[in-house]
Amino acid sequence: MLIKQARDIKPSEITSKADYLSRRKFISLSSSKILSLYILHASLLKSGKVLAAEKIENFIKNTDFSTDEELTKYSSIISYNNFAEFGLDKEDPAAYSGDFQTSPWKIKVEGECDNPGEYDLEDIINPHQLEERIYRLRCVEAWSMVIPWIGIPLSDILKKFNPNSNAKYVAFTAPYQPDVMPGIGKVAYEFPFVEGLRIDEAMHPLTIFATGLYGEELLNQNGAPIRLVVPWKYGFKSIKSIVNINFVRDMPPNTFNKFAPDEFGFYANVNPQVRHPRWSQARERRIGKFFKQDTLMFNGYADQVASLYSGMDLEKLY
Ligand SMILES: Nc1nc2c(c(=O)[nH]1)N[C@H]1C(S)=C(S)[C@@H](COP(=O)(O)O)O[C@H]1N2
Ligand SMILES: [Mo]
Repeated sequence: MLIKQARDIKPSEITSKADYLSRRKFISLSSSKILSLYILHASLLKSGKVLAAEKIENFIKNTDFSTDEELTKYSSIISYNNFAEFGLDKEDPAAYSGDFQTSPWKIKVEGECDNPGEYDLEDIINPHQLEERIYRLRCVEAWSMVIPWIGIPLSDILKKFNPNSNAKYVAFTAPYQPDVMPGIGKVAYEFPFVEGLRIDEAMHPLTIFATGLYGEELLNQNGAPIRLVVPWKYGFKSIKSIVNINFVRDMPPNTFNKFAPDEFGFYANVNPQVRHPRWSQARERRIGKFFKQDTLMFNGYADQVASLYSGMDLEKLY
Protein backbone atom coordinates (compact mmCIF):
# COMPACT_ATOMS: atom_id res chain seq x y z
CA MET A 1 0.00 0.00 0.00
CA LEU A 2 2.76 2.35 0.90
CA ILE A 3 4.30 2.25 -2.57
CA LYS A 4 1.00 2.86 -4.34
CA GLN A 5 0.31 5.84 -2.10
CA ALA A 6 3.73 7.28 -2.74
CA ARG A 7 3.05 7.16 -6.50
CA ASP A 8 -0.16 9.07 -5.94
CA ILE A 9 1.79 12.18 -5.07
CA LYS A 10 1.63 14.63 -7.91
CA PRO A 11 5.15 15.26 -9.24
CA SER A 12 4.29 18.96 -9.30
CA GLU A 13 4.04 19.01 -5.54
CA ILE A 14 7.51 17.63 -5.18
CA THR A 15 8.88 19.93 -7.87
CA SER A 16 7.47 23.05 -6.29
CA LYS A 17 9.02 22.15 -2.96
CA ALA A 18 12.33 21.41 -4.70
CA ASP A 19 12.23 24.78 -6.44
CA TYR A 20 11.63 26.55 -3.21
CA LEU A 21 14.50 24.82 -1.49
CA SER A 22 16.98 25.42 -4.30
CA ARG A 23 16.28 29.15 -4.20
CA ARG A 24 17.55 29.06 -0.64
CA LYS A 25 21.25 28.69 -1.19
CA PHE A 26 22.05 27.40 2.26
CA ILE A 27 20.04 24.26 1.67
CA SER A 28 21.26 21.79 -0.89
CA LEU A 29 18.63 19.54 -2.36
CA SER A 30 19.87 16.01 -2.60
CA SER A 31 18.05 13.04 -4.04
CA SER A 32 17.83 11.64 -0.53
CA LYS A 33 15.85 14.70 0.46
CA ILE A 34 13.39 14.16 -2.38
CA LEU A 35 13.12 10.54 -1.32
CA SER A 36 12.45 11.57 2.28
CA LEU A 37 9.69 13.89 1.06
CA TYR A 38 8.13 10.96 -0.80
CA ILE A 39 8.35 8.81 2.31
CA LEU A 40 6.87 11.59 4.40
CA HIS A 41 3.97 11.98 1.98
CA ALA A 42 3.44 8.24 2.04
CA SER A 43 3.40 8.02 5.82
CA LEU A 44 1.02 10.94 6.15
CA LEU A 45 -1.26 9.38 3.52
CA LYS A 46 -1.10 6.13 5.45
CA SER A 47 -2.22 7.94 8.59
CA GLY A 48 -5.20 9.27 6.67
CA LYS A 49 -3.76 12.76 6.39
CA VAL A 50 -3.16 13.91 2.86
CA LEU A 51 -0.39 16.43 2.67
CA ALA A 52 -2.53 19.00 0.93
CA ALA A 53 -0.60 22.17 1.49
CA GLU A 54 -1.46 24.87 -1.01
CA LYS A 55 1.27 27.01 -2.43
CA ILE A 56 1.09 30.68 -1.42
CA GLU A 57 1.63 32.78 -4.53
CA ASN A 58 1.93 36.33 -3.28
CA PHE A 59 4.30 37.09 -0.48
CA ILE A 60 7.28 39.35 -0.01
CA LYS A 61 10.40 38.42 1.89
CA ASN A 62 10.89 40.63 4.91
CA THR A 63 14.64 40.31 5.35
CA ASP A 64 14.83 43.07 7.99
CA PHE A 65 13.05 40.85 10.47
CA SER A 66 14.51 37.51 9.37
CA THR A 67 17.39 35.51 10.72
CA ASP A 68 19.85 34.02 8.24
CA GLU A 69 20.33 30.91 10.35
CA GLU A 70 19.90 27.58 8.63
CA LEU A 71 16.27 26.65 8.26
CA THR A 72 14.92 23.62 10.06
CA LYS A 73 13.85 20.98 7.52
CA TYR A 74 10.25 21.21 6.34
CA SER A 75 9.75 17.55 7.19
CA SER A 76 10.69 18.24 10.85
CA ILE A 77 8.55 21.37 11.14
CA ILE A 78 5.44 19.44 10.04
CA SER A 79 6.08 16.21 11.93
CA TYR A 80 7.51 17.28 15.33
CA ASN A 81 4.76 19.37 16.90
CA ASN A 82 3.07 20.49 20.07
CA PHE A 83 -0.69 20.79 19.61
CA ALA A 84 -2.22 19.20 22.69
CA GLU A 85 -5.72 19.10 21.22
CA PHE A 86 -4.45 16.20 19.11
CA GLY A 87 -2.29 14.47 21.75
CA LEU A 88 0.99 14.98 23.54
CA ASP A 89 3.41 12.88 21.48
CA LYS A 90 5.32 14.95 18.97
CA GLU A 91 3.91 12.87 16.07
CA ASP A 92 0.30 13.08 17.27
CA PRO A 93 -0.68 16.43 15.70
CA ALA A 94 0.41 15.29 12.21
CA ALA A 95 -1.15 11.86 12.67
CA TYR A 96 -4.49 12.82 14.23
CA SER A 97 -5.45 16.27 12.93
CA GLY A 98 -6.71 15.05 9.55
CA ASP A 99 -10.42 15.42 10.34
CA PHE A 100 -10.07 18.96 11.66
CA GLN A 101 -11.79 21.30 9.17
CA THR A 102 -10.09 24.65 8.65
CA SER A 103 -12.18 26.02 5.80
CA PRO A 104 -14.48 27.92 5.92
CA TRP A 105 -13.09 29.67 9.02
CA LYS A 106 -14.50 32.49 11.07
CA ILE A 107 -12.93 34.52 13.85
CA LYS A 108 -15.06 36.21 16.47
CA VAL A 109 -13.70 39.57 17.62
CA GLU A 110 -15.04 40.99 20.88
CA GLY A 111 -14.35 43.15 23.90
CA GLU A 112 -12.86 46.61 24.12
CA CYS A 113 -12.92 47.67 20.47
CA ASP A 114 -15.10 49.65 18.04
CA ASN A 115 -15.50 46.90 15.44
CA PRO A 116 -16.45 43.64 17.12
CA GLY A 117 -18.10 40.93 15.06
CA GLU A 118 -17.74 37.60 13.41
CA TYR A 119 -15.35 37.86 10.49
CA ASP A 120 -14.55 35.47 7.64
CA LEU A 121 -10.87 34.62 7.65
CA GLU A 122 -10.52 35.93 4.09
CA ASP A 123 -11.80 39.35 5.14
CA ILE A 124 -9.20 39.50 7.88
CA ILE A 125 -6.29 38.43 5.67
CA ASN A 126 -7.06 39.81 2.20
CA PRO A 127 -6.49 43.52 2.88
CA HIS A 128 -2.86 42.75 3.80
CA GLN A 129 0.39 41.91 2.05
CA LEU A 130 1.67 38.53 3.20
CA GLU A 131 5.34 38.47 4.14
CA GLU A 132 7.88 35.83 4.95
CA ARG A 133 9.60 36.12 8.33
CA ILE A 134 12.31 33.63 9.23
CA TYR A 135 12.13 33.35 13.01
CA ARG A 136 13.62 31.19 15.73
CA LEU A 137 11.02 29.22 17.71
CA ARG A 138 12.09 28.21 21.23
CA CYS A 139 9.88 25.73 23.05
CA VAL A 140 9.89 25.81 26.84
CA GLU A 141 10.90 22.12 26.61
CA ALA A 142 14.37 23.34 25.47
CA TRP A 143 14.24 22.47 21.78
CA SER A 144 14.16 25.00 18.96
CA MET A 145 13.66 25.42 15.23
CA VAL A 146 14.16 28.07 12.56
CA ILE A 147 10.93 28.49 10.61
CA PRO A 148 10.19 30.56 7.49
CA TRP A 149 6.71 31.75 8.42
CA ILE A 150 4.40 33.57 6.06
CA GLY A 151 2.05 35.97 7.74
CA ILE A 152 0.89 39.47 8.55
CA PRO A 153 2.00 41.80 11.35
CA LEU A 154 -0.60 41.35 14.07
CA SER A 155 -0.73 45.11 14.66
CA ASP A 156 -2.05 45.62 11.10
CA ILE A 157 -4.82 43.11 11.75
CA LEU A 158 -5.77 44.37 15.22
CA LYS A 159 -5.86 48.04 14.19
CA LYS A 160 -8.78 47.30 11.84
CA PHE A 161 -10.88 46.45 14.90
CA ASN A 162 -10.04 49.76 16.57
CA PRO A 163 -9.22 48.64 20.11
CA ASN A 164 -10.07 51.37 22.63
CA SER A 165 -8.00 52.64 25.55
CA ASN A 166 -9.44 49.98 27.90
CA ALA A 167 -7.83 47.25 25.78
CA LYS A 168 -4.78 46.56 27.93
CA TYR A 169 -4.48 42.92 26.84
CA VAL A 170 -5.67 40.77 23.98
CA ALA A 171 -6.84 37.18 24.55
CA PHE A 172 -6.90 34.41 21.95
CA THR A 173 -8.86 31.15 21.93
CA ALA A 174 -8.36 27.94 19.94
CA PRO A 175 -11.24 25.68 18.85
CA TYR A 176 -12.96 23.21 21.16
CA GLN A 177 -13.93 20.26 18.93
CA PRO A 178 -13.65 17.05 20.97
CA ASP A 179 -15.08 14.96 18.10
CA VAL A 180 -12.06 15.66 15.89
CA MET A 181 -9.51 16.46 18.62
CA PRO A 182 -8.50 13.21 20.34
CA GLY A 183 -6.31 15.07 22.85
CA ILE A 184 -9.37 16.69 24.42
CA GLY A 185 -10.45 14.44 27.26
CA LYS A 186 -7.08 12.67 27.26
CA VAL A 187 -4.61 15.49 27.92
CA ALA A 188 -4.84 17.06 31.39
CA TYR A 189 -4.90 20.66 30.15
CA GLU A 190 -8.10 22.65 30.28
CA PHE A 191 -9.52 23.17 26.78
CA PRO A 192 -10.10 25.23 24.73
CA PHE A 193 -6.45 26.29 24.64
CA VAL A 194 -6.21 29.99 25.50
CA GLU A 195 -3.39 32.52 25.41
CA GLY A 196 -2.91 36.24 25.68
CA LEU A 197 -0.54 39.15 25.21
CA ARG A 198 -0.23 42.59 26.70
CA ILE A 199 -1.47 45.00 24.03
CA ASP A 200 1.99 46.48 23.38
CA GLU A 201 3.39 42.96 22.89
CA ALA A 202 0.58 42.21 20.45
CA MET A 203 1.29 45.45 18.54
CA HIS A 204 5.06 44.89 18.44
CA PRO A 205 6.35 44.67 14.84
CA LEU A 206 7.84 41.19 15.44
CA THR A 207 4.46 39.71 16.38
CA ILE A 208 2.61 38.11 13.49
CA PHE A 209 -0.38 36.00 12.61
CA ALA A 210 0.98 33.24 10.37
CA THR A 211 -1.02 31.55 7.65
CA GLY A 212 1.82 29.59 6.07
CA LEU A 213 5.38 28.37 6.21
CA TYR A 214 7.97 27.33 3.62
CA GLY A 215 5.89 29.02 0.93
CA GLU A 216 2.82 26.92 1.62
CA GLU A 217 -0.34 27.30 3.66
CA LEU A 218 -0.14 25.92 7.18
CA LEU A 219 -0.95 22.27 7.65
CA ASN A 220 -3.32 21.42 10.49
CA GLN A 221 -0.51 20.31 12.79
CA ASN A 222 1.11 23.77 12.59
CA GLY A 223 -2.08 25.65 13.42
CA ALA A 224 -4.04 26.02 10.20
CA PRO A 225 -5.56 28.20 9.06
CA ILE A 226 -4.10 30.98 11.23
CA ARG A 227 -1.93 31.05 14.35
CA LEU A 228 0.00 33.50 16.46
CA VAL A 229 3.81 33.70 16.30
CA VAL A 230 5.67 35.65 19.03
CA PRO A 231 9.34 34.78 18.50
CA TRP A 232 10.82 36.15 21.75
CA LYS A 233 8.51 34.09 23.98
CA TYR A 234 8.38 30.39 24.70
CA GLY A 235 6.49 28.55 21.97
CA PHE A 236 3.37 27.93 24.03
CA LYS A 237 2.41 31.60 23.66
CA SER A 238 2.10 31.08 19.89
CA ILE A 239 -1.45 29.71 19.99
CA LYS A 240 -2.65 27.74 16.97
CA SER A 241 -5.89 27.80 14.97
CA ILE A 242 -7.35 30.97 16.46
CA VAL A 243 -11.16 31.36 16.56
CA ASN A 244 -11.55 34.22 19.01
CA ILE A 245 -9.84 37.55 19.65
CA ASN A 246 -10.94 39.41 22.77
CA PHE A 247 -9.67 42.87 23.80
CA VAL A 248 -9.71 42.94 27.61
CA ARG A 249 -8.81 45.17 30.56
CA ASP A 250 -7.22 42.52 32.78
CA MET A 251 -4.49 39.97 32.22
CA PRO A 252 -6.24 36.98 30.60
CA PRO A 253 -5.59 33.36 31.61
CA ASN A 254 -3.24 31.16 29.59
CA THR A 255 -3.46 27.39 29.38
CA PHE A 256 0.05 26.43 30.52
CA ASN A 257 -0.18 28.78 33.50
CA LYS A 258 -3.53 27.32 34.55
CA PHE A 259 -2.08 23.84 34.22
CA ALA A 260 1.09 24.49 36.26
CA PRO A 261 1.26 28.02 37.72
CA ASP A 262 4.61 27.36 39.38
CA GLU A 263 6.17 26.30 36.10
CA PHE A 264 4.72 28.60 33.44
CA GLY A 265 3.92 32.28 33.66
CA PHE A 266 1.96 34.74 31.58
CA TYR A 267 4.91 36.60 30.07
CA ALA A 268 7.00 33.52 29.26
CA ASN A 269 9.83 35.53 27.74
CA VAL A 270 12.73 33.29 26.77
CA ASN A 271 15.29 33.71 29.55
CA PRO A 272 18.32 31.40 29.79
CA GLN A 273 19.02 32.67 33.32
CA VAL A 274 15.75 31.57 34.85
CA ARG A 275 15.51 27.81 35.05
CA HIS A 276 12.29 25.95 34.75
CA PRO A 277 11.69 24.17 38.09
CA ARG A 278 12.41 20.83 36.41
CA TRP A 279 15.15 21.71 33.90
CA SER A 280 17.64 24.36 32.88
CA GLN A 281 16.74 26.83 30.15
CA ALA A 282 20.39 27.80 29.53
CA ARG A 283 20.78 25.64 26.42
CA GLU A 284 18.59 24.25 23.70
CA ARG A 285 18.54 21.50 21.12
CA ARG A 286 18.07 22.89 17.62
CA ILE A 287 16.07 20.22 15.83
CA GLY A 288 18.33 18.57 13.24
CA LYS A 289 21.57 19.59 14.97
CA PHE A 290 23.72 17.27 17.04
CA PHE A 291 25.19 19.67 19.60
CA LYS A 292 23.16 21.80 21.96
CA GLN A 293 23.58 25.55 21.75
CA ASP A 294 23.21 28.44 24.19
CA THR A 295 19.77 29.94 24.53
CA LEU A 296 19.75 33.71 24.06
CA MET A 297 17.92 36.27 26.17
CA PHE A 298 14.52 36.96 24.58
CA ASN A 299 15.45 34.19 22.12
CA GLY A 300 17.91 36.58 20.45
CA TYR A 301 15.40 39.41 20.03
CA ALA A 302 16.53 41.48 23.06
CA ASP A 303 17.51 44.53 20.98
CA GLN A 304 13.97 44.74 19.64
CA VAL A 305 11.91 43.83 22.71
CA ALA A 306 13.83 44.36 25.97
CA SER A 307 12.46 47.91 26.29
CA LEU A 308 8.93 46.51 26.61
CA TYR A 309 9.91 45.20 30.03
CA SER A 310 12.03 48.03 31.42
CA GLY A 311 11.47 48.43 35.14
CA MET A 312 10.03 44.93 35.45
CA ASP A 313 11.80 42.09 37.24
CA LEU A 314 12.65 39.64 34.47
CA GLU A 315 13.22 36.88 37.02
CA LYS A 316 9.59 37.17 38.04
CA LEU A 317 8.31 37.28 34.50
CA TYR A 318 8.70 33.61 33.85
N1 LIG B 1 -3.95 25.58 20.19
C1 LIG B 1 -2.70 25.24 20.59
N2 LIG B 1 -1.67 26.03 20.22
C2 LIG B 1 -0.40 25.71 20.58
C3 LIG B 1 -0.14 24.57 21.37
C4 LIG B 1 -1.24 23.76 21.73
O1 LIG B 1 -1.10 22.73 22.42
N3 LIG B 1 -2.51 24.12 21.33
N4 LIG B 1 1.16 24.27 21.73
C5 LIG B 1 2.13 25.39 21.76
C6 LIG B 1 3.51 24.96 21.93
S1 LIG B 1 3.94 24.33 23.45
C7 LIG B 1 4.48 25.14 20.96
S2 LIG B 1 6.11 24.83 21.27
C8 LIG B 1 4.11 25.59 19.60
C9 LIG B 1 4.63 24.62 18.56
O2 LIG B 1 4.38 25.07 17.25
P1 LIG B 1 4.78 24.14 16.02
O3 LIG B 1 4.26 22.75 16.30
O4 LIG B 1 4.15 24.76 14.81
O5 LIG B 1 6.29 24.13 15.93
O6 LIG B 1 2.69 25.71 19.43
C10 LIG B 1 2.01 26.30 20.53
N5 LIG B 1 0.62 26.54 20.17
MO1 LIG C 1 6.26 24.48 23.56
